[in-house]
Amino acid sequence: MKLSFRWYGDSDPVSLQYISQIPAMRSIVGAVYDVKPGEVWPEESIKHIKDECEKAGLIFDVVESIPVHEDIKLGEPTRDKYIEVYKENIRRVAKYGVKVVCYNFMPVFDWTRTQLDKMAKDGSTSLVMYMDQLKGIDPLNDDVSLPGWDASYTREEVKELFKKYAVVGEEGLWKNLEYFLKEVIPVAEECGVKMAIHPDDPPYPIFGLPRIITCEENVDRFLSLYDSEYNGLTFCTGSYGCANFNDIPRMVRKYSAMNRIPFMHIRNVKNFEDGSFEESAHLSSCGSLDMYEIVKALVETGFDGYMRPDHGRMIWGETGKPGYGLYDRALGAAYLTGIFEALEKNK
Ligand code: DNO
Repeated sequence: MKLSFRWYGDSDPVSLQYISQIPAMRSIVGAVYDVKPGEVWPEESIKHIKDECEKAGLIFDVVESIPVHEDIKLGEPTRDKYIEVYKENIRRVAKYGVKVVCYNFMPVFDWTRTQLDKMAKDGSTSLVMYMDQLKGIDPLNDDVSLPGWDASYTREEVKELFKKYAVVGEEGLWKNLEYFLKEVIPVAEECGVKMAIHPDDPPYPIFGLPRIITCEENVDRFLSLYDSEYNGLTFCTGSYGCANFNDIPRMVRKYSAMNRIPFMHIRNVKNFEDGSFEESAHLSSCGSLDMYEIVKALVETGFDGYMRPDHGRMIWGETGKPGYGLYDRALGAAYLTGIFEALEKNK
């Protein structure tokens, strides 16, 4: 297992030096943030991340994410132009040592939560999704902006996109994803870069927008669209795991044994009857997922991909990017590497 940590670049309040002080830390998960989806990443920007990481004794070898332009997901006539840009970005990051590229195929919005700073009894805060808060939201008529949403769309643009996706539907989205993979994976293979799709978070349709990377059946379908270890998964335990229909240790075991998980995101969630969930500390007993069983599935299948402790709570008075503080993610890293060590020694 290669331990990694997400870093948001020079403006990230968490410094590379602090990240490097986490025991066993190896790799940085980064991206170029000042370029719009569908544009080519300047080589200087990629090289800058690599150089900064090296100064801190870290390796920049995972990208999260190269965003997929909406026209590709919609299958618009302009998609080929954006797919060419995508291929060029894969070549460019490969040139600077990147081995895994994480991306997602979620229409319009990335992850969805209803609150980013829900305070627990102990004073820590975390991201939550409460179904009763979600019910009150109508993205077509209210001027809402949920956390994580692309704020660059106007309400009119969002309306247009919703209309287009209503026509595309789930099957259309599958077709457009297949088209994308058939173009992009051969380039990834040539460059030695593993493409790793992030699940839809949460893994079900939101506001009627189709979502397809959601459950075991659909992951099977996804992997069979292009049968190559370069067409893989970012297996995010929290995204799949906030839906009770997903058996996380079982899925991890299956896809890791198939060698289709280049990148693990490990975090815990506490699930409620009505589908609501709270992001919890990583420890198994703090949430609904069994971290021991998840890591066991990885160790027993010989997992040698990248793993990052995903989202932490905000603790000890830290402020910063919700989910991406230093302290709780570092606790997660220490806890998870502990489970890995115990299981590996027992093997
Ligand atoms: C949230 C992240 C996602 C993820 C993208 C990958 O914290 O897990 O935003 O980076 O969906 O493309």
